[in-house]
Amino acid sequence: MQKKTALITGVTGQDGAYLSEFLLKKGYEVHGVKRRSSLFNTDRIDHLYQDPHVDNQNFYLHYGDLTDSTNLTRIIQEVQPDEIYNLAAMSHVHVSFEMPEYTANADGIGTLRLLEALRLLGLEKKTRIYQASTSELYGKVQEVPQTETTPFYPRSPYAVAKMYAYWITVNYREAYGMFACNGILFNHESPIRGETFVTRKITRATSKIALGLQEKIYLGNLDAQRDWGHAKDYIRMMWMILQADEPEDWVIATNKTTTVRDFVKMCFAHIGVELEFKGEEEEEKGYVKSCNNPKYQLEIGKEVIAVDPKYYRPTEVELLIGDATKAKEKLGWTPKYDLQGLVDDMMTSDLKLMEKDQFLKDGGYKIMNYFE
Ligand code: NDP
Ligand code: GDR
Repeated sequence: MQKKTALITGVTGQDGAYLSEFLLKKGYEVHGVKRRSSLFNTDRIDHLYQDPHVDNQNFYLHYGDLTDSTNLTRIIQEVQPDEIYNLAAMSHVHVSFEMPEYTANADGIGTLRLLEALRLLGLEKKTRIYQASTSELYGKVQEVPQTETTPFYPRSPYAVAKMYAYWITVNYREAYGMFACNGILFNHESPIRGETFVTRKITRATSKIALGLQEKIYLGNLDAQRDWGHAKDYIRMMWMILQADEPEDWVIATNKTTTVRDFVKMCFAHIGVELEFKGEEEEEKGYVKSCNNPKYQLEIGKEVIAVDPKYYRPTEVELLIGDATKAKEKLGWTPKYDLQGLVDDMMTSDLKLMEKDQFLKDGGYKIMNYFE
């Protein structure tokens, strides 16, 4: 069988890294679009890097940006991909309130640029395209659990931009017969999740607190409820969506929802610590109630969680819970991780990472300051 070629935008991100690894294992030739930055930004894919001077290379990186259509058109022309996975985005909901215009440009119009490039290059019948749509489209609760037919009510500049991307994908499918699909993915996390998303912020900080490297965690809305899955399960579904017989839109979720507060409790439970929460809203705090792990000596009554309203969003998405029945029944998707498995995976990884920091600190290592 002829080797398939995939182009991944957002290859340096959480999903881009897992998807690259997955497709390479399937025998694909994988091309990724990465942004130029003043420091290396390829940590998550460095293990996949191949020396361009050796034979049989099957992983390539191209400089590019979703805000530059000439560059995207040239890359697509060079690569002639069978499949495009559009994962690139300014993906932080809170930051989108600070950068609404850029978010609209990259996350909304960026998708149009890719679709239009395929049409201009005459690839609309050859190349299948996956659009990274999101449960943030549901926003203000209309119905639960959310399915492919639940109405959208976006609550952030990020979600509004993604709503444009969703519909332009549907429109190009209907107008030009393109194999263009939306995966409406609910939150998915992993040990390589960006450090400012709430789950990773919590697993990193819990690990640091366990090792005496940090005192407490400041969080925003502890009542927000999310349907959290593991990124490894979700990227598999991205590929399945493009192998389907017909181009369609799909919800990917676990059908379970958990508050941020309960996620924190699960992370502390992983290190043998039980927490109790007291107080309301901005005054709420989390304290150590018991500590059953001799390795991590946390004082009973120690305050480890506090609320800082600066993490509140101008408009919040309070409750997400998705129903992935269609994906399960029609494509046979079954997730391998549940929430406990996800917490264990993230905590194990972050504890290891922070133990390295602790080792360096104990050894008297100080971070180099170039300006001293
Ligand atoms: P990340 O934030 O980890 O990765 C985003 C990627 O997009 C990075 O590679 C980033 O590059 C790149 N990027 C950002 N802006 C641009 C731009 N203007 N041009 C080119 N590349 C750009 O996100 P995830 O991997 O978590 O998510 C992947 C996609 O799925 C995103 O579109 C996100 O919105 C969407 N999504 C994610 C969900 C989740 O829970 N993870 C759920 C639903 C949808 P750099 O590394 O240089 O910053
Ligand atoms: P989300 O993820 O906005 O759902 O978007 P995030 O982890 O940022 O927030 C989840 C919920 O936790 C609450 N929260 C906090 N969030 C952050 N980041 N930091 C905090 O300190 C904090 N405290 C409480 C938030 O208010 C929110 O309710 C993610 C991204 O990956 C999007 O790109 C993707 O589309 C959606 O998931 C599905």
